[in-house]
Formats: sequence, structure tokens, C-alpha cells
Amino acid sequence: MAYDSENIFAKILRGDIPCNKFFEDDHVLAFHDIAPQAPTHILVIPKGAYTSYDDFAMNASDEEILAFTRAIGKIAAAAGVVEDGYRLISNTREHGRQDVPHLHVHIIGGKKLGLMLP
Ligand code: DGP
Repeated sequence: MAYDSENIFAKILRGDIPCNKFFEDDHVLAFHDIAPQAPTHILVIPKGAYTSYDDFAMNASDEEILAFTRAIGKIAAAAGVVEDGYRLISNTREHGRQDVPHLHVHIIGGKKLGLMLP
């Protein structure tokens, strides 16, 4: 799947539309989901143009992958959900119900979540 540079997260990365930012470094941006499903619902995205996790895993540099992986853990800790637990989700393409075609990992927590069924 070719990367669509007009997707909403690309626009957020360019600063064309605002977000409620939680964390940013050279490789990663994290912001609060516009429609939170739990008290904590943060989206973590790489700054590079990757549509999905598999695209990222196969095409990103080791530095980008390390930064993204570390950031997710740091952001979960900073959000205060580590002790009680949380869920990481990365919906992927049509069957995975991905709405925004820029890789994003949802960090969801702050309450005991329901079971995740297909
Ligand atoms: P997914 O279905 O996994 O592609 O999730 C996309 C998420 O992005 C969904 O939970 C809602 C969120 N979202 C969509 N548009 C915006 C936006 O403009 N700002 C923010 N902060 N979140 C958005």
C-alpha cells in the first residue's frame, strides 16, 4: 500500500491540524485520541511515512524502530498505566479495521478493559 501523505496523522505531523500532544522526540509523536475509549487513550506514531506495522518493521531503520519501541514503553509509564496494566493495539488495514493509514499504536488503559473479541 502506497503511503498517502494526505492522511490525518500526516497532517498532524506537518502541523496542518492540531493535536493534544503528550510526547515528542526526533522520531516519535504521541497525542491523545480524539475519541478516547478509556481514561487513558494515547496514539503513538513514528514521524516517518509508514502505513502500518509491517511496513515499518521492514522498511524503517534500526534507529527508528528502537526509538519507537522505547517511546511506547516510556509513554505508558509517563501516562501512569504501567502498574495496573494497559493494552497496546495497532489495527492494520481492512481486516484489522485501520482507519488512518499511518502506523499508530493505541495505548489504552486507566480502567479494567473489556475482553477483546473478534
Ligand atoms: P484506527 O481505527 O486504529 O486507525 O484508529 C484511528 C484513531 O485515530 C481513532 O481512535 C480516532 C483517532 N483519530 C482520528 N482522527 C483524529 C484526529 O484528528 N485527532 C486525533 N487526536 N485522533 C484522531
